[in-house]
Amino acid sequence: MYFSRFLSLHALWVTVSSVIQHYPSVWGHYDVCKTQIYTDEGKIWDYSACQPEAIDMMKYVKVNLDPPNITCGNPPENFCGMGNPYMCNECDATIDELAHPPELMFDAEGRHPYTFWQSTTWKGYPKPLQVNITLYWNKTIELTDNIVITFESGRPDLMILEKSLDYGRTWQPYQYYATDCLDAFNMEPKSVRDLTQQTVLEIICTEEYSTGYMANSKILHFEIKDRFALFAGARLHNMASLYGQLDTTKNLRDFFTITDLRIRLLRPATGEIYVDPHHLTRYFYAISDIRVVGRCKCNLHATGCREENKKLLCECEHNTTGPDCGKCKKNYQGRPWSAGSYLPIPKGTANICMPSISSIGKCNCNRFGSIRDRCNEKGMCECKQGTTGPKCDKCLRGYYWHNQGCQSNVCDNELQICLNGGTCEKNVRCLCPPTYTGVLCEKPSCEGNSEACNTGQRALTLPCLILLLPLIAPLGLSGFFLF
Ligand SMILES: *[C@@H]1O[C@H](CO)[C@@H](O)[C@H](O)[C@H]1NC(C)=O
Ligand SMILES: *[C@@H]1O[C@H](CO)[C@@H](O)[C@H](O)[C@H]1NC(C)=O
Ligand SMILES: *[C@@H]1O[C@H](CO)[C@@H](O)[C@H](O)[C@H]1NC(C)=O
Ligand SMILES: *[C@@H]1O[C@H](CO)[C@@H](O)[C@H](O)[C@H]1NC(C)=O
Ligand SMILES: [Ca+2]
Repeated sequence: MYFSRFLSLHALWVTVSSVIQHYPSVWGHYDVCKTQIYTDEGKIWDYSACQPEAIDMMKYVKVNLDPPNITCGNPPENFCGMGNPYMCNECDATIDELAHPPELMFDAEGRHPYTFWQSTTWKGYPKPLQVNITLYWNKTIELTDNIVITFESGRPDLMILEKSLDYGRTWQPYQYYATDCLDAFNMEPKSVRDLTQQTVLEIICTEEYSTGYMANSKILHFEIKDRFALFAGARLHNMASLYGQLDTTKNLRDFFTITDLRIRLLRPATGEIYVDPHHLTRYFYAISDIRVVGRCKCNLHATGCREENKKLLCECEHNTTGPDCGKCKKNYQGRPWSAGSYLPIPKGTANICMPSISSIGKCNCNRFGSIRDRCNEKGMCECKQGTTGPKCDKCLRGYYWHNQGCQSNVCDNELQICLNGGTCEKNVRCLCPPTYTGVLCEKPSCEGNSEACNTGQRALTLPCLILLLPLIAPLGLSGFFLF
């Protein structure tokens, strides 16, 4: 029954996916951002979220060992098998076949015998034999699959997996590993299977990967998929549900996000409760393979992540930029940056960066000086007559700013000069001497100076008459001429 439900969900998913294929344009901004998924119909594009493909992150890793001289072989030394202390071998850094440098943890495995890194033996007992293996990418990564570490020595009695989200400045434990959690870390032993949706972020100590030295138990996991399964179902068939959670829960997103990993080897496998001080050559660490699978974190703003000088870089879309597409490009800061969403359209959004105030879009054009408060497609405010400047808040020559924009000057010192000794007040009016009036003091005053009005040039008195016309009209045109 469970299986048939799975099948029908799967069928639905495939159907949805193929419908999408036929209507890519309605997916708007997701056009550029699509993820390849595998269905019964083969490999197809899925437009729902915008993220690069998951890849083998060990191709891009850099590694640092602390203490630096912890690798065996300098000087050469013997090490012996855990089960049989008389089955011994030599580690010699100067001889290729006998050397065990750190890069052998990342070479393509699958050959036999395995190639592996190996530490010095526990010569310094009872001083602890401790090693930090720090893996760093200088890039934010989202884990998509279990971290798997394969030991060629016994799996360590004590180990902490740590992670950093800030390029190694601060570290948090990811998981504790011990043969006895209570004794070693004062933590109740737990398994990832004890976790629930509510406790998924809990940092646990597990005893599953520390017991003994057996042929089939070389491997140690940090379980990503089991944690995903709490949301996406046992077969991870309902990734939409997981993505829904990731969309809304930053802590959950951050949980699966790293920039660095640190494997803290605190005590090698001893195989028994007491360390045998006569056979210290049996105690060491050896790791043949570390597997880290994940994708570049591009904040759902890129489908591509390219390698440049051995470094990973998101190929940012949506006018975003930065190593993780974590900010808006210059001139595209019209609204605050925001990560894209996992949810498909119409519920989700790509959250593309909008053109800035000063370029195109929600433009800061002066609302009185410009025709519209938005820029045109060239990123310019369109100014009303008499207005100028990038935001249309300045006046052209011959205009002055008045409450609601630029008005043409009534007077100034260039084109509209106040006459007859008048002075221009703020381009708005001419202050005329008492004997003159008019906008530019161009005419003698009729009232204050009746003589000038009567005896002045006809041309200038005529406007006085026209103003009086409505009053004198009833007197008749003859009267007008008599006057
Ligand atoms: C390993 O790293 C931790 C911090 O993550 C530090 O406290 C510890 O001293 C380091 N151990 C060694 C052996 O470098
Ligand atoms: C590593 O070097 C330190 C000093 O730099 C030294 O004290 C220590 O003994 C060396 N360890 C080994 C295993 O050679
Ligand atoms: C890390 O990446 C940034 C850019 O993403 C670069 O500027 C910096 O030099 C890199 N650091 C190292 C150590 O590679
Ligand atoms: C900005 O984004 C839009 C939509 O994704 C795209 O068409 C345009 O080319 C981008 N502009 C730049 C400068 O990247
Ligand atoms: Ca290897």
